Amino acid sequence: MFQKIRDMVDQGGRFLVATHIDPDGDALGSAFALAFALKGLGKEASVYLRDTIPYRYEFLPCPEKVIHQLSGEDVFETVFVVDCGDLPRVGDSAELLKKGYLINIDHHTSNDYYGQLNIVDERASSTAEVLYLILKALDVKFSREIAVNLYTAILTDTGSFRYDSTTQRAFAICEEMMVLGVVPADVAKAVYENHPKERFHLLGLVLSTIETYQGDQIAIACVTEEMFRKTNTNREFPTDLLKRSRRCAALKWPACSVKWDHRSTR
Ligand SMILES: [Mn+2]
Repeated sequence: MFQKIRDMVDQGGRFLVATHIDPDGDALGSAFALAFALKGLGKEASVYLRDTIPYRYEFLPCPEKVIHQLSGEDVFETVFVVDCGDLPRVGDSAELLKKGYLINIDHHTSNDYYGQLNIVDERASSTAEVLYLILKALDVKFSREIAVNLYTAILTDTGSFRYDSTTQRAFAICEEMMVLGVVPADVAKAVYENHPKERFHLLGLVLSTIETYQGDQIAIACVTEEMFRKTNTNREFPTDLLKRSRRCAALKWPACSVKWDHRSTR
């Protein structure tokens, strides 16, 4: 399977790396690491990211070419899609991506194998862990840029190594990334301790709406557009509100839902 990727990378010159909307650390870290790796192999690589980079990930080394909107004239022979369980989750340009040879790299159990080539490892802690093995197979020289991106992706997708998904290999890769120059305290500070005050105002409003059900096994909190307006925030802010609620010992069910304006739940 890695041989096929090798062939595609050897033969191709121009690549696109895409990831999902509302990007998290694994989505961004994996996409950026792959783009840097392709560039290191002498290839041209752009990243397609529909959304802006959330403030907590602005410290990530970012490839030169990040495109937020694709046009019909953009032609990419080979398109890598990372950390994305289904293609529509990349956003509006899903149809355009299909023009290229799609390589799907992921770890979600829900992945629907939309690529021509699918490298999906459900046991991996993160897409970054799967990608690490691919980059090794491609003989990529791991730069500091790649290391910071992979480390951050694994750190965030394992909930700082707290989730069941945390693997031995996740630790091994992170150790290797540290040898390459990653400073864990710096990454943790940037990701987890760098919030603007608006985030706390939003948090106050959201936490005040928590209600629990089924003997406190399920908790639901609400986020509304009005809360965003009131606190001068947006969708990028509440993603870790879910994780905060997870800390409540009474909750046996880890899924604490946040309702988005009654339209979608995540
Ligand atoms: Mn992931």
